[in-house]
This record gives sequence, structure tokens and C-alpha cells, in this order.
Amino acid sequence: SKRIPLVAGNWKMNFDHLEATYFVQKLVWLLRDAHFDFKRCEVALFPSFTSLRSVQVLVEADKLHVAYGAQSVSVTTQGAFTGDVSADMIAHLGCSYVIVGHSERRKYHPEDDANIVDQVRAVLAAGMQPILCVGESFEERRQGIELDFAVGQVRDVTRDLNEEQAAKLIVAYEPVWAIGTGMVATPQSAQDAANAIRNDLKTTFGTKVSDSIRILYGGSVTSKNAAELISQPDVDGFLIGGAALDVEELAKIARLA
Ligand code: G2H
Repeated sequence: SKRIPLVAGNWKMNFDHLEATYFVQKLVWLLRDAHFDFKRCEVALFPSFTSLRSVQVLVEADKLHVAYGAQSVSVTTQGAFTGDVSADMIAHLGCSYVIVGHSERRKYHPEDDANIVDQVRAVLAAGMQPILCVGESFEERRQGIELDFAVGQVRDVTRDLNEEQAAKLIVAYEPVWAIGTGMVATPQSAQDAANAIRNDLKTTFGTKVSDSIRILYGGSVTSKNAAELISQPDVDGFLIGGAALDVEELAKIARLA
């Protein structure tokens, strides 16, 4: 791949701040032990909001080459929005990324396409990079419209972005039927989706932008299937859920990427 791979661990609603910092330390020990090249592959973790400050303190104090970010963000900048967290608050914790539009957010919260576009804008305005999650459900795959569906979801967001904003985007192709099910997409279908998304980005923004955008695969990634997935030319890394809760497993995947 022409792009630096990104191995992103989405912890979802797991680990308190003590468990989170212990995990980060252990991950770095394991990777250093294995002479992992932190410049060749980027590792990023997505703890709960409650752990971000602890992770920041640890990463800054020990100068760890680990990036981190939040799992969602408010679309508003401040005010009477009980329970919400703004993009600036997240950025001020040293976050590089925010996951936007994960299928679990789309399912359990009122996050529709318009809201997701606004989240992307909020993340960009705060100087961070959104990891935009897209992907078809089993029904769209059964109908054979999975590529159009995923491309359409990306387009819904990029429609209103300029070239400079689009260049900051990271896309995670996560077929909903593969999330947490153990049913991983075949390397070929991950490649097909990543390629269709990249081609569409090329049409809108040109080759320079489309060649620089990282497209991740997510959905039941493990150390057993990671090598074959990352060998696909348009797959630039992973968004990992279940396997990112096991530090040895995550270190293994990072070494394969
Ligand atoms: C997809 C993925 C991480 P898992 O949600 O975002 O989770 O690897 O458990 O399928």
C-alpha cells in the first residue's frame, strides 16, 4: 500500500481508566519487545471518554508512539446538551481521531446521515481526523447492492466537503453482518468495497486525494485473518473491536499490518 497502515482498536464500552492505561503500557512493551517499527505502522486506541485523560497523561509522560481518539462526538460546540462531549473537548485531550457513524451508534442512538455529516464537520473543525464507518447490512448484500450502498454512505458525507477536508478523512468499511459475529469478509470482498470507495473518491476529489485517504476494514478482524486482508492493495489497516480487547492479539495484528 502507498499509505501508512493504521491499526485502530475500538474498545467500545470496555475498560475503565485503570484498565485502559495498563493495556496501553502493556501493548507498547509487547511491541517494543518485538522491535515493532512505530513509524511504518500507526497504532491507535479508542477508549471511553472516561479514560481519555488518563491515556493522554500516560502517552505524553512516556512519549509513547500510540495515537488515540474518541468513539463519537457531539455535533454542537457547547451549551445545554446534557451528556454530550464536544469536539474541542476531545481535541484538547490530545486526540488525533474520532470514530464517526459506527453502526452501533447508528443503531442505538438517533444518528442519521445528517447527524453523521455534522459530526464529521465538527471533528474536522477541531483539527482532528474522522474515521467514518460505512458498510452494508446482510439484506443489502443479499440483494447484491453492497458496493453501491457503502459508496453511497461515503458520498453522503463527502458531498459537502472540499478537497482539503476530504483529504483528512479515514474510511472504515465495516459490513454490519461482520461486526462481532466472527463472520469476517473475504479479503476479496474487503478489497472490492475499499476499491469501489476509493474510485468514487477519485471521481469527486482526484487521484491525489483518493490515493492518500486510508480505507480500513472492520468486522471480526483477528490475528488469523489480518495478514490476508492487509495484503489487499486498497485495504490500509483495521478497525478492530473484540480482538482489540486482548493485548497479545492486538500486538500480533499490528505486527502483521
Ligand atoms: C466492528 C469492529 C470494530 P469487531 O464494530 O469496530 O468490531 O472486530 O468486534 O467485529
